[in-house]
Amino acid sequence: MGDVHRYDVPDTWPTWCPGCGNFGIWHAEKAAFAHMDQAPDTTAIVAGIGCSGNFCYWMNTYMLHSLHGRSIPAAQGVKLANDDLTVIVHAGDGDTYGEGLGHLLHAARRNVDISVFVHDNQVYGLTTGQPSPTSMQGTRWKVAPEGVIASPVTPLPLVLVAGATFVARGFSGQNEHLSTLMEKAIQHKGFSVLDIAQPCVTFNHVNTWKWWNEHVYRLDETNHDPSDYRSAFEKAQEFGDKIPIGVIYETDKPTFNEKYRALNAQTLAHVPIDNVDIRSLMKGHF
Ligand SMILES: Cc1ncc(C[n+]2csc(CCOP(=O)(O)OP(=O)(O)O)c2C)c(N)n1
Ligand code: SF4
Repeated sequence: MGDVHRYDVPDTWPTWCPGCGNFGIWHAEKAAFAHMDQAPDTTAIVAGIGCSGNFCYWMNTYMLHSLHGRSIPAAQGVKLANDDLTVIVHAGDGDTYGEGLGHLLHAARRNVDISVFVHDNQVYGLTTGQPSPTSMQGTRWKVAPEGVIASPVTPLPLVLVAGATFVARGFSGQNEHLSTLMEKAIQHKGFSVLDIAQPCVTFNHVNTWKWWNEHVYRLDETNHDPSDYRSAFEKAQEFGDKIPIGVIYETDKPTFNEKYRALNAQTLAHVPIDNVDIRSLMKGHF
């Protein structure tokens, strides 16, 4: 056991609504870090814009609050620049599966060694309750009074096909289990996606705590084998009366940094800059 680390920020408390599922995610991540004895200065949280993105202000790690839909490219940049850091994205379902969907799929096929934790509350929380890509078909919202027409994005089969090497779902209401999944995702070498069922008590009155509690079941209590791609694909699609939580798929493949020769030798953070002449680099730009 090394130093005693502090994972939250002293004298601050999140501004999420009382009862919000984001609290469970916050507690689970602090517990995961404590269990791994992970020093806060070895971790960078890259957040999107949303209630979920504010997460980065209440964690005592390095952080970058990026743009809506753009947290994944920013996180890839951090990892490519400094391979020593554990890089974790925290963003909403609107952010990751809407504007950011292209980035998610392309990061998956590169197998960049970052973890993406999606706070999936099936609604745009911060902008006060519009339907998101994962809102269920037929659900009624103030801007969709006759019900959502489009079928929802099913993110887990998509990332599986795109090449993600770790795919899982957790539930903010099963805190210890979620914390274990976070640890596994962080320790996984390669691109990991953890979709987290996170009730939004203020705007989503369909997928409530009760609703989730009635629907989830644990994969580790079944004979599911996460190394079996076919069975993982089946589990990734399951979203109805029963919704699986746990590790859906895990495999081992070389990461982007390992395959890219220059990055494998040395990432930017380790390149000495003493003799770099900035003026010559900027020549022609002014
Ligand atoms: C480029 C860009 N597009 C749209 C917005 C407006 N916007 C801010 S947060 C948000 C939705 C947030 O929903 P989600 O990503 O699901 O996160 P939540 O608030 O539910 O955690 C939107 C559309 C923005 N700030 N920037
Ligand atoms: S609006 Fe919803 S997601 Fe945002 S803090 Fe409140 S309960 Fe949480």
